[in-house]
Amino acid sequence: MKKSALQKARAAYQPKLPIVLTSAVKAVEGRPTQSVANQEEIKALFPNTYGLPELKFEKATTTAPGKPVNVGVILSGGQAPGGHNVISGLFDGIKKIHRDSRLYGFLMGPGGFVDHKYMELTAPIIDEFRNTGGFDIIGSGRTKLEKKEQFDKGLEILRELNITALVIIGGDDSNTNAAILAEYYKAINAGVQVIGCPKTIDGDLKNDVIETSFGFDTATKVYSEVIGNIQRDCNSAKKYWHFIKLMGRSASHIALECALQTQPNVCIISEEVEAKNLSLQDVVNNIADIVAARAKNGNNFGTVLIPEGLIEFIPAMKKLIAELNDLLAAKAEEFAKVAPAQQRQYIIDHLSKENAEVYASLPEGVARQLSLDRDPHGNVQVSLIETEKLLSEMVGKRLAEMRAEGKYDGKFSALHHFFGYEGRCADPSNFDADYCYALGYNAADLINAGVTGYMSSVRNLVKPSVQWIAGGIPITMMMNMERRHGEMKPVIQKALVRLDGAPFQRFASQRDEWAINTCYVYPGPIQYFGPAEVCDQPTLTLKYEHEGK
Ligand code: FBP
Repeated sequence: MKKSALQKARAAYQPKLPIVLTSAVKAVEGRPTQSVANQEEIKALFPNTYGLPELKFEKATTTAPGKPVNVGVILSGGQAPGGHNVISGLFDGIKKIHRDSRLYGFLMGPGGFVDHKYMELTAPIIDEFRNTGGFDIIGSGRTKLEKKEQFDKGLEILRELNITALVIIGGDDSNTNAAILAEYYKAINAGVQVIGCPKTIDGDLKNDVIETSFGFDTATKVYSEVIGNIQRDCNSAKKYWHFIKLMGRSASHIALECALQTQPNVCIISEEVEAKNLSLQDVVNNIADIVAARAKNGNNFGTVLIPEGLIEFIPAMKKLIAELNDLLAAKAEEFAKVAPAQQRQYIIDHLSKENAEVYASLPEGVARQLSLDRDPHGNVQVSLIETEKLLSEMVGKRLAEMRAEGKYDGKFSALHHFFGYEGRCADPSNFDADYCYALGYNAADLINAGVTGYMSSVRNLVKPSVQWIAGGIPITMMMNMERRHGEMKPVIQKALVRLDGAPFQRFASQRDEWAINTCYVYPGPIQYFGPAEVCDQPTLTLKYEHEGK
């Protein structure tokens, strides 16, 4: 296959491992752990894997010769830059344990594990994918791995291939399922270890012990580059307001990081909208006020960053979506028979009065998008809802009212963008290339240590990669009980933007100035070769979180 010049140069990049992982390691046990909440319930659900100690790797002085190990790997959920490096790190790690170790990739996500679709990942295949973006080495999928039958079916192929360890690379839901699988295999004495790796561009799989999920760094740098380019265009022509929606299903970490990097005129943070109990109209009015204030200074241009999940955080919309989810689940068959032109009225007739009013007030397109199919985890597919158009349309209407009241005298011309898929498969930044390789290599050491139900953990990430700390965190430690599909289930707690956290506080202290004055920053493209301050900087989110500790 033809390769670009950069692809060829990147293939030769050797990710920098934490120094501790460059030699043989011993696992040092910390104190027994507890789940973040609902300790008794989680303990009862995970009798074999609850309360395990945190593990930290240290250099070993003596080592026993390693035995060959066969390992399976699954990529689960949305793509995130660096997945190939997790796999190449894992490959190199198990080969270091013993040269006869073998790695098998299950194809197209957890579905490949259940359906026995796999391929052996050999050195020439791995070499093709080192330091590249995407998940195309084995593909990914969103099949939920949660039923005993799936676990038993998967075990058949593990036995056939003599696989004794499975690495699941995924987000909070996939790692929750990794913990359930680890518990099940332990309970039935299957002799299979399960190790998780923290993946998602959304940045919402993090906590006191997992500093960030991989892919967040690269994806936010790609989006920030393009936002910066738009801002430069916008400041040159001075005639458009750009409404830019950014991926990140639920939490606003991506929007916040991009705002810190580019200093737009407006950035909405969903968690703040919810905390302040704002309505959609409140959000619109705030933007319109900023447009009007800038127009007074002759600036009829600007940028607005909108997190993908905004709609679900507006309290009235949240209530509506919850009722819609139940309604569409309960009346799925009946609803499928309703003619498209009648669907809106059908929904209005079946909702409670309060929610029916909110639903009826929505523009046709948004109402329709809210009634579309859910993903396999039961989530509204927020990436399909065109919030950027909804907001600009409503801001336009509000400005017309303000003009009539003599409060606005400017020009408002809006353009729309959605950045999501553009960043999910980008070649990993040096940070993600190193972090992912270390996560995979470290997973091999966890396998060698004989543990199960752990997440690969690499910490101290604001320091140069050689100083990173490696080890393992029991997944049950990150869990609490939450209502899912009407039942209480153990799940990894999702990390939302903390309004008392350092990244949000930094943003909040500067946004009024960014709104009125034009303070754009232009981050430019990701750099792979050059000085460390240009090539190896972590995200500002990570930096400020560390400073705030
Ligand atoms: P994960 O949580 O699986 O990492 O996926 C994240 C994400 O990119 C979200 O930001 C986005 O809402 C969603 O996936 C889009 O899903 P799909 O890839 O199925 O279109």
